[in-house]
Amino acid sequence: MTDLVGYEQRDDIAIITVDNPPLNVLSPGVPEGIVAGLQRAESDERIAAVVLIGAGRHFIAGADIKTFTMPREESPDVRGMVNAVENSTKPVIAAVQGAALGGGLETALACTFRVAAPGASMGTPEVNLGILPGAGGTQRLPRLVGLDAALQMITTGTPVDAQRAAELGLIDEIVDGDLRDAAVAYAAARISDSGPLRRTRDLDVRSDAPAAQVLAKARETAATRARGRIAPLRCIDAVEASVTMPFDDGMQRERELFTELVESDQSRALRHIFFAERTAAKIDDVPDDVRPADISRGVVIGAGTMGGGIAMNFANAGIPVSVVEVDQDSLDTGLAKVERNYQATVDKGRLTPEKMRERMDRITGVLDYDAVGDADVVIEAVFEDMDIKKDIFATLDKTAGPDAVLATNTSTLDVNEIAAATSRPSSVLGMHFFSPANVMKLLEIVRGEQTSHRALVTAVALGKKMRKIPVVVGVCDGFVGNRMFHKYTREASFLLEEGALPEQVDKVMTDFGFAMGPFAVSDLAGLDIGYRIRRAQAATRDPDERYAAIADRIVEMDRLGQKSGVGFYRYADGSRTPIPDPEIEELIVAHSAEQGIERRDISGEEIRERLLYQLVNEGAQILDEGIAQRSSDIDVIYVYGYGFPAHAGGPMFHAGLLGLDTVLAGVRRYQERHGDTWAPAPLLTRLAEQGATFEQYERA
Ligand code: T1G
Repeated sequence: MTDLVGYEQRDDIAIITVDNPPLNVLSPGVPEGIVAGLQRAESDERIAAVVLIGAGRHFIAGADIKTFTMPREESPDVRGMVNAVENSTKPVIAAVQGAALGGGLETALACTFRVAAPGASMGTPEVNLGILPGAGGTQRLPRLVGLDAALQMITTGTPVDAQRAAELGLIDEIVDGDLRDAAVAYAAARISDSGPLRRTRDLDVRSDAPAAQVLAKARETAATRARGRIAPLRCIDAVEASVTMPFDDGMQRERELFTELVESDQSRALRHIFFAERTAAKIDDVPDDVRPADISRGVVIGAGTMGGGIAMNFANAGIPVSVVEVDQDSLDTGLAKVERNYQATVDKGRLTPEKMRERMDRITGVLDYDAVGDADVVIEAVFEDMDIKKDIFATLDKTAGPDAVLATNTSTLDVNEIAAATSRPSSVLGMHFFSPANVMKLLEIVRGEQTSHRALVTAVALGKKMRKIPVVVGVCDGFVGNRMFHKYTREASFLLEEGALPEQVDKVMTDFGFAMGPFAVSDLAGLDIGYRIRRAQAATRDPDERYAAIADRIVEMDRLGQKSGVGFYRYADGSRTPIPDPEIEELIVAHSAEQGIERRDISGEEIRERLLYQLVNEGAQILDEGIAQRSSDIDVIYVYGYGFPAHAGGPMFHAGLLGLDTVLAGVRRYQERHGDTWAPAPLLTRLAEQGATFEQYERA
């Protein structure tokens, strides 16, 4: 046996245990260990059946993603192992607890029988990594659960729980109590079964409607959802083979499609984001023994849109929270909005009324700071005004417990200056949520000059508990996300001056895979927010620096975006669909004339390059200044906070695919034409000239 796979015998039952913590993924040594266990059971005539189980909390969470870049001859043979399971001449029972995902589920599919503990979660998340089930899942799952359910699971990657798995026939029984004992008992009961062993590969694929019809519908749905991703459609091609080809030919088809996808840039990008998301929570210079404080009670200052959303995050994480407001009306308005948000989720069937009640009961509205004394963390989320925030932090300094973490949700103001309003700047940091705060997964944790390691790890732990993706960033104007977004939207305005229109620019970026283009996003966020920031910055802006005032003109026409029904676009009553507005085109054309700019046709390629290169160039500057710990953090921020397509990997990863020399050449080309808004970031220049990547820079 290998270190990662155990073998024991109970009477005439062999038990093969995968023990590769924390998730029993199929790392090198695991498939080999399972095969060795099967061979041992096969050759031992005292053995009548085999139980396959995972040690710890999970069955098997999939193939080891880290092995995908290994040379094929060195990477673990998951398919071979799965076929060995199916070819066993003795019944093999999969005993599933926790996660049975990807190659883990495929291993279970090849078993003769499957039993599961109530909390099991079974799925084929490969599509989220830009691939498809590559160890027989596209051929065996349809044979067990039917064509429609298999397509649903494989094209969405959404797992099913034990109850649903039993309904689908994915498992044979939900067992209570000790899983190992229950599985051995189940195996013992099956030994007496007469007739040939049931093999999944021999089953027919059932379908309530004609297969061609089901496949066509699946393709239609996938095409609308894919937004440029290729894997969901390839998944359908592979599953189609389960109804059009003999099993072994279907397996061959699956292999071809898997190989195409696993070598694709889209899959590399999605795997990059998978690991980047998990690395983002790590803080390089904080020792591992620094433990987060327990968070059992929270306080939010301000019941506005952000404050209400943040309070919901506490309640959703099971943490009681008090929301402080200055007057009853503001408090009532804020809490009513929270209740409406929860009700909307209940109405969509994504939350039970009981759970809603539980969460609302965790939120208490108050009009004073009395609750602050008992809070482990306080998050201030009031209007973006430095004096108001300083007053609040001075009060928190007097009222909060000595160990409390004091956080500000500011998106623009200087966290160090806010911290200086207290006698304990080491307890102060930024927790920058994105709107709507109860929905958006990204959380920028802004580290002040004096923020303590303990406050930092506590904020990261709280972010995780709120099911957010926390990323630690330094203090500067706009932190990481907004600082880069400012350059991105500024360049978008320059493109309008030179000849483009909002709908043209937005289409290029949605075709690239963004959820929305820069002008539709600005309308959603509200044009007045950007306007106020630009007004505040006007005094310090370099008068020689190029400035496009189109957005200011639009705001001064009381066009604030979706909230006023008009912005860069027009919106029909109650609709969020942007409608191009001739009035805006007129304004833009007139503005160009005023500026003496001769409008020209601008290609989609130029639009995409200029917007992406501005992100990369500013990202490189941010990395060089140490405001971001690593380039993959910037990618996570853009994918989870700004709708950057995950299948492009984020701006920094995407630049790596393009080649930093190509990006630098583009930046220099635009600098020649447009001046110093295109000054190349020194780090970009250095790395491009060295032929290096951002990852290599970090590893150096
Ligand atoms: N391979 C390698 N490392 C993995 C991994 C995997 N499949 N899954 C997780 N990790 C690492 C992760 O990076 C982290 O490392 C640690 O494990 C804990 O993970 C043939 C080809 C199961 C829901 O897509 O979705 O099978 O940061 O923090 O929050 O068809 O992990 O500690 O160094 O995420 O409890 C299919 C991916 C693979 C599942 C648990 N499987 N994993 O969440 O832990 S493709 C997946 C998850 C495949 C076959 C194909 C989640 C989880 P570190 P974690 P968690």
